Amino acid sequence: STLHYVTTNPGKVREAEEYLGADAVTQFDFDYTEIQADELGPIAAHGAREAYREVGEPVLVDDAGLFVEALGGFPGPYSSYVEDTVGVDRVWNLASDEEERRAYFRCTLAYCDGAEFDASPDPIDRDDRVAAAAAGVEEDEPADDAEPGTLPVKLFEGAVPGTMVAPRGDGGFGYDPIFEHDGTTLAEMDTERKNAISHRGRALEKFGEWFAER
Ligand code: ITT
Ligand code: NA
Repeated sequence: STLHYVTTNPGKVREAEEYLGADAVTQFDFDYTEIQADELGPIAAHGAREAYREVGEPVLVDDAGLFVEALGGFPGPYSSYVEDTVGVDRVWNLASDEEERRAYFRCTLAYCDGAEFDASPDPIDRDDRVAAAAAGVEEDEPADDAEPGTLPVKLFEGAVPGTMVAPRGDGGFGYDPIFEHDGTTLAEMDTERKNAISHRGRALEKFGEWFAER
């Protein structure tokens, strides 16, 4: 059976299909309730439960954000709202006022298929831990979200460090044109190259390894 990739964003689906295979993934265009939280994990876990209740088949929710260090992690969990309201160019304008322009993208994938999981979390990748710590978001590998009385959700996380730059490139989506990694903006990369280094690619890699054994 196919995996329902829960998102309204076709750019995310392209990347997931490139990584997991086009036959493995189907977009489930569902606007789950984004609870107010300052971390991505609880938002994604809540969304995965809601989406699973809706379809009754395996779902993967993808919650991502851009965290600019000098701006205290802004726009972070509010990245979608900020893109829709002020837009990417004005986020760059804010960052350009700062001398320190380091930033991180983070992606949390939340999987739910109604079943219980082995509760032992995979150890977090060292680079991701460093990225998370530098982003000011002190975090171990997110604990599997399994509150009593709720559906179990398995979380996977990826992060990529970079630098805020004036917009370049027309690939990718969202904040890709203003985020540079190793001299190239994510919008200047094709999907395969972005996946090889990106927050989403790292999270998909962890998910893919776990899912293959399941
Ligand atoms: P869904 O919630 O329906 O998945 P969304 O685009 O709102 O779609 P997010 O809330 O996860 O998804 O996205 C937060 C914001 O970050 C949003 O403005 C995205 O465009 C942006 N974003 C997410 N992943 C990104 C990436 O890989 N590159 C650039 N921007 C990204
Ligand atoms: Na969203």
